[in-house]
Amino acid sequence: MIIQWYPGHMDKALREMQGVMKLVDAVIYVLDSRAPFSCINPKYKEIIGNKPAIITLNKADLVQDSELKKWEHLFEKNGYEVVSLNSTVTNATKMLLMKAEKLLAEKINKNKAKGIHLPIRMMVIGVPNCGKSTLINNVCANKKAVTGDKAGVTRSNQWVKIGGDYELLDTPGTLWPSFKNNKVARNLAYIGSIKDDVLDIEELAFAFIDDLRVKFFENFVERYSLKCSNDCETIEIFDEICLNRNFKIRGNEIDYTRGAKAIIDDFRKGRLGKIILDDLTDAKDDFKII
Ligand SMILES: Nc1nc2c(ncn2[C@@H]2O[C@H](COP(=O)(O)OP(=O)(O)O)[C@@H](O)[C@H]2O)c(=O)[nH]1
Ligand SMILES: [Mg+2]
Repeated sequence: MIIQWYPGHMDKALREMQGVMKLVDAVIYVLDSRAPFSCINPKYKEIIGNKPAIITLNKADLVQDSELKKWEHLFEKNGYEVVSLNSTVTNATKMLLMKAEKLLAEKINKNKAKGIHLPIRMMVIGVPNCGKSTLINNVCANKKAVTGDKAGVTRSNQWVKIGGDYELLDTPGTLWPSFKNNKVARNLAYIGSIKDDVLDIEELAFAFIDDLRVKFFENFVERYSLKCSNDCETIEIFDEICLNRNFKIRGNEIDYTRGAKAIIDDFRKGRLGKIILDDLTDAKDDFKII
């Protein structure tokens, strides 16, 4: 399946982000831990320019620690500051803020010497649904950023002031004009970064089973008590999942739409287990991401 989604408002949002970049001290570059490579937006390179940035692997609770560590190492090896976190847990952003203060220590100390206290201003960027607004709310106790479990909830830039110490800029999720390949596009769709309305959910679920059965067949067996072996055709696996759930229409026909929704929802909610969609080897060819 071919997936493409780059609506005009994203292009506008990227331009606006570029416009306000001069106002910020640093960038919090959020990646979904389930797809750390697929979430890398080639457009951000020019937008971030020379600003200090922290790669933030969010939704760490949805993947295996040992696997995520490998990604952290890869980013570190390539010279990036990295933090992984679960933004839904109180105080999860503490490490991130400490890292930011360390990164900006020179500037902060200079201001201090002059007797001025300025808030640290950071822009939070990332693909739709990676958890930018949730992360900001984690920093600020009274939940000022609007969040939601789908792409396109944050519509425009929004400054969130946190005491006198931080000002964080929430930005709309942004993608780029053409995906590197279809695997990247599919991964973005699986994690909910592409609006579901532009996707054929049955095709998506079929592709999902087809992609994941290679490394994660056991996750399907466990979740759906599959009798199919890994020699079965993908459609047989899809059928069995639907039939196990008794998803039928008009007597005995399989209700693939319902089945597809259930499968994708299971993955998104972590019920299929802890899964990183990207392979480390995907990343090796373009690792200058900023
Ligand atoms: N499990 C988990 N869910 C998260 C985390 N961060 C955000 N979410 C969920 O992901 C969805 C999208 O979050 P949101 O902050 O609106 O994403 P945004 O589009 O990047 O601003 C919401 O349902 C959040 O509750 C996390 O660290 N772990
Ligand atoms: Mg948002």
